[in-house]
Amino acid sequence: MSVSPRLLLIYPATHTLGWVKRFQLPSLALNQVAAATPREWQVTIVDEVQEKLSFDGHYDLVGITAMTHQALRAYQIADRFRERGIPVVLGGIHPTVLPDEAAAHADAVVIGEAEPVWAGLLGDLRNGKLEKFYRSVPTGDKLEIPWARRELLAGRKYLTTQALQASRGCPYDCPFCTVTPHFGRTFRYRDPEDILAELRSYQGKLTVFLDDNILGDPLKARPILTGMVGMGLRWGGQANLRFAEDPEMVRLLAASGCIGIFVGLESADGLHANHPKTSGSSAQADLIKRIRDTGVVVEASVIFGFDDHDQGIFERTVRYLEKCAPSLPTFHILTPYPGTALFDQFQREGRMLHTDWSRYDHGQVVYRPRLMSPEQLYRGWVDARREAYSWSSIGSRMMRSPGKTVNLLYNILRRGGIYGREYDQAGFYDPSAPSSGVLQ
Ligand code: B12
Ligand code: SF4
Repeated sequence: MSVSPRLLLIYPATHTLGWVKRFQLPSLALNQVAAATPREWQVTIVDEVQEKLSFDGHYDLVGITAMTHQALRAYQIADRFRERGIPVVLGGIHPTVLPDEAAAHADAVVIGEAEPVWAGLLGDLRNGKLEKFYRSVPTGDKLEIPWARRELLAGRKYLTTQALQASRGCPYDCPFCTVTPHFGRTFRYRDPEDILAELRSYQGKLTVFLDDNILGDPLKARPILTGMVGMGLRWGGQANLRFAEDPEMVRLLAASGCIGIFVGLESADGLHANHPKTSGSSAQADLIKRIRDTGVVVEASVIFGFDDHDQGIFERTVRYLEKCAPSLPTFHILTPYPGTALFDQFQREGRMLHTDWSRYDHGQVVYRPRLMSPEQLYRGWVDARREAYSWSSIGSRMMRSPGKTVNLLYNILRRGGIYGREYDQAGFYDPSAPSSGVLQ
């Protein structure tokens, strides 16, 4: 190994994106791995969404990240580098929940967060003692991580490179979500002063918090938001809607420069919560209105396909969303990810259709729903999206947020994505039909 060893970090892509790639974010996962890498290493990040990956370069180590839908592509890439004798480390959500599967394609697998184990792994590599698994187990309620190395992304065309996390984990444990299996039952925040110092180092305004639930602990979120007031940032993030039960928190959110917040909604008829319940004190519609009235865009997501969802769920949800009027409704097909309680349950019940991970992306049906067929679930999802983004639905949402040009723009962009997509591939719901595949 050379004096200045070389590390290549890769974000795999499953399909090519056209002009939309200009609106993508860089991988914070890889950027945090880079930040945890001792400075004698030369680090290169390749994001397949943005650029073509070359398999020819000379590297001492390749690190690849993978969410579930990226896993097969990650394994292809790993196999090719390993054929050349270059050691590969796999990490991220999917290798964390299925480390043995990932280990078949890697010299080492990082289970959990990189920061606590990464320098040790690199040391072992240099000493010829690389182990197969490196596991980090989060504890306590404090998160101490280095600032992301944004300079490695200089010159790249992303929506913004100002992406960070204030916290990791979530206080809830929804049965369909990978977050708690990934982080364990911990919810840790960084020191507010460290976050604010990182934010002050930013030159642009547009900033994205990639927390699972940045407002999940209002007591810890409050000093961060308070410190952001007056910084001139325009930021977005995601949270559970419960925070909006406190009107003061909503005012603070807007004052801190938040321009958009992504929230998960309980399903239309309230029969099956797909997110922790907001308390009975205020209906979701009131909470959404409370946020929207401050000018913050509310993107609200619903999931179709729970066991109590019949074919009427699509129509009921669209009507319900007309009442709630989030700025941007988002629809997902329930996807039981490996590692979740839901996956284990459906597996036990013999309801998983296949484990072609490239199809595990919330836009395809990979299990047998209880009260409808996979095709009915798929088509109901398609129709609900189309209806919610018809011109009349967009118009009616706009009437409730007059003067919000940015909101209209988001709606038009989303409509373009929905109406411009190819829907008639049986592979989206039929396991015997060919899958949309992975990049070669
Ligand atoms: C930001 C984000 C995105 C961004 C990703 C942008 C980007 N370039 O990375 C966007 C918006 C594109 C996105 C899209 C999707 N996402 Co997303 N996303 C997230 C989110 C909120 C944060 C991820 C993140 O950056 N975290 C910050 C980093 C620092 O943490 P980390 O990823 O855990 O990385 C650490 C460790 O895992 C490890 N690690 C990670 N990679 C590697 C690599 C190596 C080599 C090593 C050593 C270690 C290592 O070290 C890191 C530092 O400690 C997560 C929620 C979450 N908690 O992860 C969901 C999440 C990852 N997304 C999820 C999903 C489902 C999706 C979508 C499929 C949803 C959809 N259909 O819209 C799409 C996929 C679209 C596509 N085709 O690409 C799921 C993944 C479930 C799963 N099992 O795969 C999550 C967990 C959300 C959830 N609650 O379910 N997402
Ligand atoms: S509240 Fe959201 S992030 Fe937290 S466990 Fe539930 S789905 Fe996952």
